[in-house]
Amino acid sequence: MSIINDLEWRGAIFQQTDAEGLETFVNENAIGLYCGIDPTGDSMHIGHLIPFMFLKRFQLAGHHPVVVIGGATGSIGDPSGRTSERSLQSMDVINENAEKLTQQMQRLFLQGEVDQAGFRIVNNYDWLSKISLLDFLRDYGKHFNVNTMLGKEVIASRLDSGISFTEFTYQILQSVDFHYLYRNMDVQLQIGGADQWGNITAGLDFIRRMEEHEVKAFGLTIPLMLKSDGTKFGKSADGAVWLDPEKTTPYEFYQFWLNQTDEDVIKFIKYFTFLSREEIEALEVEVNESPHLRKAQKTLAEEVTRFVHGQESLDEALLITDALFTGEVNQLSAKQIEEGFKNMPQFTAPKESAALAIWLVDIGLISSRRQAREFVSNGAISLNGEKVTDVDFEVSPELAIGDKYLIVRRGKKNYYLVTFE
Ligand code: 485
Repeated sequence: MSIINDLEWRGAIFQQTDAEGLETFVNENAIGLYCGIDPTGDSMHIGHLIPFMFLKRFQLAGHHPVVVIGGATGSIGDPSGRTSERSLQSMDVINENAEKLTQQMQRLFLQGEVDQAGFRIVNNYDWLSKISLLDFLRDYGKHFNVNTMLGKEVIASRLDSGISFTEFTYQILQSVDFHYLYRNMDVQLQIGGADQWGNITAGLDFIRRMEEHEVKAFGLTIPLMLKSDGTKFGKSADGAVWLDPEKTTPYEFYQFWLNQTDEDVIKFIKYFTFLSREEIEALEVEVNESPHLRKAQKTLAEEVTRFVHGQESLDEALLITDALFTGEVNQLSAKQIEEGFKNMPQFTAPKESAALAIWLVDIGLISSRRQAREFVSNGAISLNGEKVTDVDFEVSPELAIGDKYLIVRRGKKNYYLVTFE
């Protein structure tokens, strides 16, 4: 199956500037293609990941991806997909963010069976910052028709509320990038999310105006990802799902994918894994015939977590998941406990010994002694995975994992993290 057919089958194509032309071109050549990202934040989230997964698919099919980090464009701010003006960020912050995004990209694109030397990552600050104001107006501005620019959806929708000249010019900068890469880095295709259509087509028009010979250049956008229930994709209970393990731990990342519904899981597998069509179709049968096994969700979670965080972090996420499921939490390290219990109820206890039923009330975990005694004697309470039925059992700081944590479980599912301080 050709790469374009594969993308179509995955439901990944929204708009194309020349579908037939691109299909022929891609089937006959190893092409250069790019996707850009502005370093307005210090990490990608899984929404960003989508176009880059498709860039990676091209890479695995033998094409040459280029990632553009928008050190210059990020200092201006893309109005696409936004209803109000952005505030400018300092160059220091942008540079720090650019560094972090570069590292994330390297991880994604240097893994797997790919021609590592064929992958390039560039920062548009390197060429855009060199253009003087007069050159900008004379060499570039002359090729942009203000009426056409105003007609772009992004700009048209802002005319009532207002848009600064700064953001208005953004599409010119992205167009200059496309042309620069076309000329100097053998790039013929730009891809991006659906909101990038205006910028991508502006770039193609610009390339055609600048080049004398026949131009082979294309644009392709990917549909906005929606969940089947209409809620926004990519948000967990506490906000975006980040690629940075400091912002979303690999365990949380794994859990996010594991918790997808049967309605959504196959769509996500098509977007976020490199499994073959046959493998995905087999999983689809599993979802229909034995949904309770959640085979597709487990596969999705494993594949994406491995791709983004590596095998070791996946193993750790699996270990934490398993420990919480079986209750055998005593095998976890303090660090793993921190990952796994980040979102569970937290209590603190003084570094002193006390009888269990009293201790549970003192730290605020259970409200009355009568209730505490009842839970304990009924066998509903376990400490670090061991059931304790003696109400006078002495809880001491020595029980703590890593000198710090005691995990209390009530019943099958209620976990509480107690930190000794
Ligand atoms: O030459 C380019 C310079 C910058 C950009 C693209 C090409 C970045 C682009 N203008 C942009 O703003 N992208 C968004 C970002 O950086 O967060 C998002 C898009 C989304 C998807 C994602 O980047 O909103 O659709 O393309 C990768």
